Amino acid sequence: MSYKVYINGEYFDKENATVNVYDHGLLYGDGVFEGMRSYNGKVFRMEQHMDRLWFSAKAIALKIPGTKEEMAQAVNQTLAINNLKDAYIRLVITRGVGPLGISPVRCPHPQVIIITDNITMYPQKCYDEGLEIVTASTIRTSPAAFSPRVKSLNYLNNIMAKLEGLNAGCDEALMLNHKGEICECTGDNIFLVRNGIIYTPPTDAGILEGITRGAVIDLAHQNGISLQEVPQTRHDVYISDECFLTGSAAEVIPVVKVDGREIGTGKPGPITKKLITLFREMIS
Ligand code: PXG
Repeated sequence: MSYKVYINGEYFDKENATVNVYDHGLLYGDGVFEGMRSYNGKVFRMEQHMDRLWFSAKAIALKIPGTKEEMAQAVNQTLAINNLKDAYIRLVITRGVGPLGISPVRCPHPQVIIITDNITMYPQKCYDEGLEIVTASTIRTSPAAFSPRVKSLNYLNNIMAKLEGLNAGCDEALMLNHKGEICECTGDNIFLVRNGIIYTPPTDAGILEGITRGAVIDLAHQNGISLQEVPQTRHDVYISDECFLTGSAAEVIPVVKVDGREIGTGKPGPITKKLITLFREMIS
C-alpha cells in the first residue's frame, strides 16, 4: 500500500516523499521525532506526544512551525487521507536545509514530516511466552553529554546496543546508565516486579520518559498496584519475579529471560498479564 506522506503541508506518494541531502537532519542527525499509535481512528495520548515533541525541540533550540493543535490536526488529516484507523505514526522535525557545517543558525526552515503506516508488532508468541533480552555493553547516553529525555534523530547509541542484542540472538537489549544502573531498552522502558511491587527506573536514571510508561504508571495507581520509581541494578533484575517492557510499538510485553537467567518462573507473571489486559482495555 502506497501511503501519502505529509511534508510541510503537502502530500507526496511514499515513493516521492524525499528530503534534500543538505537537510541537517540527514547530515548531522539534527532534529527530533515522535513515534505514536492510533487505535480505532484515535491517536493514543496525542497531547502528551505533542508536549514531548515541543520539549525535545525546545531543548535543541528548534522552533517547530505552527501550534501543537495545528500539528495534531495535520497528524489526524494524514491518517484520514490514508484511510488508516490502527496505525503507526512517525512525526519528524528536522533542522532543515542549510550550508555544510554543523551550525544550525543558517537553517531557517525546519521540515515537518508525517509518515503514517501499518505497524509490525512483535509476533503474538512473544506476548504469550515473553522476550529474552541481554544487557548491552553500550551504555545509554549520559545526561551530562546529552539528555536522553530528548527524542532526537541521533539513535546510534541505541542502535549499537540493539545490534549487541540481535548478535546475542535476542530481540532487545537492556542498556545501563553511566552509573551502571539499569536504564531502558533500545526503544522501550523497563519495569520489574518484586513481592507484588512494581519498580521502574526514575527519569533521572537517564531514560526517555515513555508515553506508554506513563500510561502503565497511571494504570498501576488506578488499580491499587504499588509502583515505585527508584534506581534499579542488574542484581534487582536477576532477583525479580517479573519483568516487562513498554513502548508505543511494543505496548506492554513480558520479558522472561535476561542475560540467560530466567526471571521468576520463566513465564509471564500475573502482574504483567494484568497490566497487558488493563492496557488493552485502555486503548480499545
Ligand atoms: N525509550 C526509548 C529510547 C525509546 O525510543 C521508548 C523508551 C518508549 O517510549 P513511548 O513513548 O513510545 O512509550 C522509546 C520509544 C521505532 C519506535 O519506530 C521507537 C519508539 C517508539 C515507537 C516506535 O523504532 N521508541
